[in-house]
Amino acid sequence: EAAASAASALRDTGAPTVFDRILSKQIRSTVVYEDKKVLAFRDISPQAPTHIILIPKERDGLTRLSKAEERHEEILGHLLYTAKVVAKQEGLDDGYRIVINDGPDGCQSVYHLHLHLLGGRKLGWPPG
Ligand code: DGP
Repeated sequence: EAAASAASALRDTGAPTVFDRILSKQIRSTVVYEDKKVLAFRDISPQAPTHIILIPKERDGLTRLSKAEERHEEILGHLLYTAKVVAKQEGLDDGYRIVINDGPDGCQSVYHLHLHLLGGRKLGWPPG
């Protein structure tokens, strides 16, 4: 059963995700920014000196970017603008990268839409 739930965590089933437990504070995280609509916290497995995850507090069907509908335009814009605010707060004055992984080919593992904010070192391009 543990294996089944671990596997479902890697598919877009619409089931609650680990980010719900972060939002409800059942799982502790290092929150760096919060407002009514968005939570930003440090990634548990950082891929750069600064690696922050930004999520909408209400998933509202946004398990992944490819599920976005017109009603999500405002939250999507707010997430991107907030990434800029957090990057400034983190002192990433030499630049940074925003990533959204979508689905299996995008290596998405948590099906609650999120932005990765990565910075603090010179990042390679193209990504793997
Ligand atoms: P993605 O592969 O794009 O679905 O990224 C999911 C990210 O979420 C991954 O970089 C690791 C992060 N993550 C997963 N579980 C936790 C957790 O419990 N706490 C924190 N802080 N980050 C987590």
